[in-house]
Amino acid sequence: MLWQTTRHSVDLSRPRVMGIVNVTPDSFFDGGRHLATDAARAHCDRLVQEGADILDIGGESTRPGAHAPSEQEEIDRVLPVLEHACTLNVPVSVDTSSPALMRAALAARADIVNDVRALRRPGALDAVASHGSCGVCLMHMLGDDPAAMQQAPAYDDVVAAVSTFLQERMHTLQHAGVDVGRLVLDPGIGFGKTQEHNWQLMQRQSELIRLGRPLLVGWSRKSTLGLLIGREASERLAASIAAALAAVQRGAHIVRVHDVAATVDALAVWRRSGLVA
Ligand code: 9MG
Repeated sequence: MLWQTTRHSVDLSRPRVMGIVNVTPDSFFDGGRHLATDAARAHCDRLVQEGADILDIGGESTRPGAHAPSEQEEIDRVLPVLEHACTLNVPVSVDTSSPALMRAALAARADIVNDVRALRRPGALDAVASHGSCGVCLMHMLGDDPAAMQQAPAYDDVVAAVSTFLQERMHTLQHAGVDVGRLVLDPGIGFGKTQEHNWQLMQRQSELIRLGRPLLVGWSRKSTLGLLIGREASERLAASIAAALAAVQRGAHIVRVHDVAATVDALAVWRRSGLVA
């Protein structure tokens, strides 16, 4: 299966690793904006050296309680890093819900828009549809506010709800003229879901694969893993690798991870063992 993006057609016949570059105050900003930009650019270089197939660059923390930056602040954080990433010969994704940042990133030749709100903000669908060839990751989130999404999330059947939501968003985009070959889907692990909901989404991932589009999943260092093993985010490497492999075994095409080198190595061994297609 191929995923059409702005400059690259991504071959998904083997699992791909999307490396996370967070340009948020809790990541690189300790020494001020200039140093933060330099550090984030160096992080992009490092992830590519480690074997990342795709870079995903974002400036809004979606952790519950995190301060939401203004649109201009988000652009100022992300764009200088993204412009550098676009020189590195891998597809570059912009992780944003802001239509203004989507347009600026696409003008700078970004390949993919990764929107945790699945283009539901006014103007977002238009920013992508008017581009003509960028890839899009449509993710499920309960509601559209990360600050509120973990307040007693409830579903009759979480997998059915996520599946229906993704199908509806996919149809809306196609209706707006976005070719289906540009779309990948994402269940949004941890976005308005309890631990049990997240594990249901893993165990019944095949139902999402049946929607017919590539699946991207992000389990890396998330609290569902931490609660299972009783470890802080910085100590969740082994659990993150295991979750990535389990998701790929169940048909996921792209894993979004912090720890690129370890994930690439684990996938190489696992593929060689004959377990993965
Ligand atoms: C930005 N972001 C944080 N977690 C994510 C996930 O699981 N998937 C996608 N697509 N983006 C995410």
